[in-house]
Amino acid sequence: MNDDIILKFTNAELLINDSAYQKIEQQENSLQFADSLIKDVSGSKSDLFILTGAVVDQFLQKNTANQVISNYSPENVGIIDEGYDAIDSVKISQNKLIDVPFNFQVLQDASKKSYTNGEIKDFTSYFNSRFQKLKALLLKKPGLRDSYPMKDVGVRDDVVNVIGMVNDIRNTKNNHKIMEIEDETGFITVLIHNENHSLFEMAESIVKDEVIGVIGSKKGTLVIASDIIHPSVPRIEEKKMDFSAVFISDIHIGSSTFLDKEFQRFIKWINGDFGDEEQRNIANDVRYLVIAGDVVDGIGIYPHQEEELTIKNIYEQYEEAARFLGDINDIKIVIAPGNHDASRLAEPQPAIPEHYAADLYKIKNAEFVSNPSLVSLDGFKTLIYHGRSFDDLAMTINGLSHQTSDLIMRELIEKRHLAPIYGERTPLASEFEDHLVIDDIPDIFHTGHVHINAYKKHKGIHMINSGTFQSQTEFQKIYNIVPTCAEVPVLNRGAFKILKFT
Ligand code: D5M
Ligand code: FE
Ligand code: ZN
Repeated sequence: MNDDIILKFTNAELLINDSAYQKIEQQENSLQFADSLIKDVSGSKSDLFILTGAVVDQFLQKNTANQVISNYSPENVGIIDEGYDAIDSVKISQNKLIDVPFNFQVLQDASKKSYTNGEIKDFTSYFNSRFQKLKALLLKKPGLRDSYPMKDVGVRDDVVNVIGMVNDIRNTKNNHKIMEIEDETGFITVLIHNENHSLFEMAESIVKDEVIGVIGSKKGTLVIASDIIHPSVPRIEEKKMDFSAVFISDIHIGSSTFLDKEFQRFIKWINGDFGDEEQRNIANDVRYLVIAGDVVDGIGIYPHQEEELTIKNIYEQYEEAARFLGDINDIKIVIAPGNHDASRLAEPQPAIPEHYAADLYKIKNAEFVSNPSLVSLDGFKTLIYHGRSFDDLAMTINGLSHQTSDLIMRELIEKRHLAPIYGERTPLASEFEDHLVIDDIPDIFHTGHVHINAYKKHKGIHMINSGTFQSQTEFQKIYNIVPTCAEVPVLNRGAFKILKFT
């Protein structure tokens, strides 16, 4: 991604989707083009928030016709504004826990935080916030209590012990690793020798812009690493769960590949009207349904998307979503946006705006949160993140792929950051605070985006990827992404189960 283009739009407090970005990047003088486009859009009376490919097309048309640049018409804007494991034989009461009031709390949500004023220095604030938060976590690690500022590395004779953000990491000709890290006072170059097998292997998963501790010794201008420390998490004590929670994502309502029948079956099941006795018993226990983004397919998300849409209007897509979800009885529904929803694209994404999803907002038990967000479900801290950064991690780290999002989730927990790599596919907003740092350790980490189910328990944390209700798309065929469709993860009184609706 061309950071400069993104930066220009971020500074103008405008967010662009992939389709707009691609169109802008294709222009001969893309930066100058971006400036003119920003000027045009900013001069209009509309409250445009996310700039789509359709707006770029319209601007191009106007310019080609050599007309006086005037306000664009908002009508042409797509998105504006803002296998079961053994079923345990717990005897379950036939009476849903409906009399017990929900103990639901939003612990962290970026929706209502004030956003940046768009000056470049905000990126400095953003990275500084990331560094300070992660440094505070690293300082608690026994090996890093004696860490010192990088500017002192040159003048001290003792062991190097520093905390820094990774500027760059690459392999040398001799297949060692060279890494440059920096803190507020300076930077150092670190060598990770390939004969230090365990350290070298661990360093394979280090990425740009994450924050780590390095212990080592000086050799000339280099520091030879003997240990690298991630912020990580301690093993958490598992709580007793006396209810069930259901996790879904990537429903993609409005797409021709949305699995309508399967989703209807799922809704019937969650209401206790579908499945065998065991499945109905599980449904009877469900108090929460968490949706980790891509509720609808959206409009103008990728080139020629309209050819794959059965509902070509964003409002109608959310109306259809409300028809499905509105049928759910007595369950708290927690909804976070994904990259296909009508929120801004840059993360943290504020909750889906009521303006686009009026009927969803009418659902009594629905709660709308940002991506990412941290909520408490009857005391179970649940970190919800759609998972856009998985694309970057799958591309960057050897051995990680969309098929193994459990391994990606483990990396993110160890790095204590949901989107460590800046400037690739995951647009990050230049906030004053980095809301993507995992400040609090969750009991449940729920993600989506890759459309492939995954589950693993890591240090007591349930890590869940909830698959999809969309069959394989043309895009996924090209990239050989085989989705797991209509397979729904459930935490049933603490036990992980998958219910299939195919
Ligand atoms: O993502 C659907 C699937 O497509 C998911 O497996 C991620 C993958 N995907 C989406 N965008 C990209 C990019 N830019 N690179 C690589 N893989 C990608 P969805 O968000 O539902 O469109
Ligand atoms: Fe999706
Ligand atoms: Zn997605």
